[in-house]
Amino acid sequence: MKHVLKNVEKQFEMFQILNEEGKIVNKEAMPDLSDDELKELMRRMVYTRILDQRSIALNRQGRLGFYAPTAGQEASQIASHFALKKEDFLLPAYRDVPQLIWHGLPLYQAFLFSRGHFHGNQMPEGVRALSPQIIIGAQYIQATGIGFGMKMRGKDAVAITYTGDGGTSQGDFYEGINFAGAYGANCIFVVQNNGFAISVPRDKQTAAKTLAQKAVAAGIEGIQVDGMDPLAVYAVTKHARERAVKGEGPMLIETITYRYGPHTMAGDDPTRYRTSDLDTEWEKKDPLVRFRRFLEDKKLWSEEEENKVIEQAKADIKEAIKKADKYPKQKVTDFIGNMFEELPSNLQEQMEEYKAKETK
Ligand SMILES: Cc1ncc(C[n+]2csc(CCOP(=O)(O)OP(=O)(O)O)c2C)c(N)n1
Ligand SMILES: [Mg+2]
Repeated sequence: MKHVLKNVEKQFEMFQILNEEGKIVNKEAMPDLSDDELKELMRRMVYTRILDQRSIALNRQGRLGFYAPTAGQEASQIASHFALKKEDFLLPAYRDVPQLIWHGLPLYQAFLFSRGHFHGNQMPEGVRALSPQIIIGAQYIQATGIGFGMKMRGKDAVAITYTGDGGTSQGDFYEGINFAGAYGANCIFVVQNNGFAISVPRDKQTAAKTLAQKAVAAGIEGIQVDGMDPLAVYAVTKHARERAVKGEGPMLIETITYRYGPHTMAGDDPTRYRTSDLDTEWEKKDPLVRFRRFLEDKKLWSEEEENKVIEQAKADIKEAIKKADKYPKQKVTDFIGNMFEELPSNLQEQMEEYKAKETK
């Protein structure tokens, strides 16, 4: 009897281009990005870090509702999104609001989403995305459907979806990647492995050595990538996109990353399940620090440049929160009205009742 598991696991070594010191360690894999594009990638990551800091502060002031911190995951989120096109369809999880914003969701709508306002879920015309999924793994099945539709129509586009390490233990995850494999759907499945599903550490979630190897059983390509390395994440996602649109099938990308903050702002205390030593260890791998070093070595980045981005982000956020504050409050009739195109009779009664109350 042959035991093959070890041989499978050996094939999933972490792919890296830029090391922690900001030096290129894998020259052949260096993506073809212009100086302007490299700067734009940095700009987006810095902007996203500020957005995270401000969102946490706004949440503490009671001005935002649901919020899942993103600091630490910028390379996984922003560099993967940077490899996409506008025609690609984005299916984010609750922590993936930054990708949605860079895909075209206005900031004030992201804030309304956080407050549970329905307008936060209404994608503007031309923004191909669903709103963030709260049900763990559900977006994997939806992405498969969309990616399959793209394949059938011969579209030059992909469906990309994100989940966490915990998400890969969910039935929907396996169903999604299996079906996508069977039908060669135009899909990119990203697993952001930040080491924890709320408080449950990665090694208690599954016996699998890597999450990328879960692709093998579905018969699709899988790769594990340094999720703190923007160049590696970009290169891998770009490759996955090119393969998918050529009809070569879906790919599963596991990004090894970390979230510095709590799981969400709803009372999670990470000090109860994480040591500060672990936090320090990961801060040394920070995607912004290493990319800044890389760009500074190339004379492409400076403190002045960074401050400009920070000021811009702060100004945009200030304006967006004002706009969200001014947006008409959500009413019960909005809920009822948004549910069906034609209201069933029992809801018609309720609609009348609430209309009368709301006009008082
Ligand atoms: C189907 C389902 N089960 C449980 C939950 C509760 N829940 C919310 S987040 C979470 C952990 C998810 O961890 P992971 O997939 O690693 O994502 P991360 O939050 O680390 O980005 C759980 C169990 C849920 N939202 N949906
Ligand atoms: Mg996780």
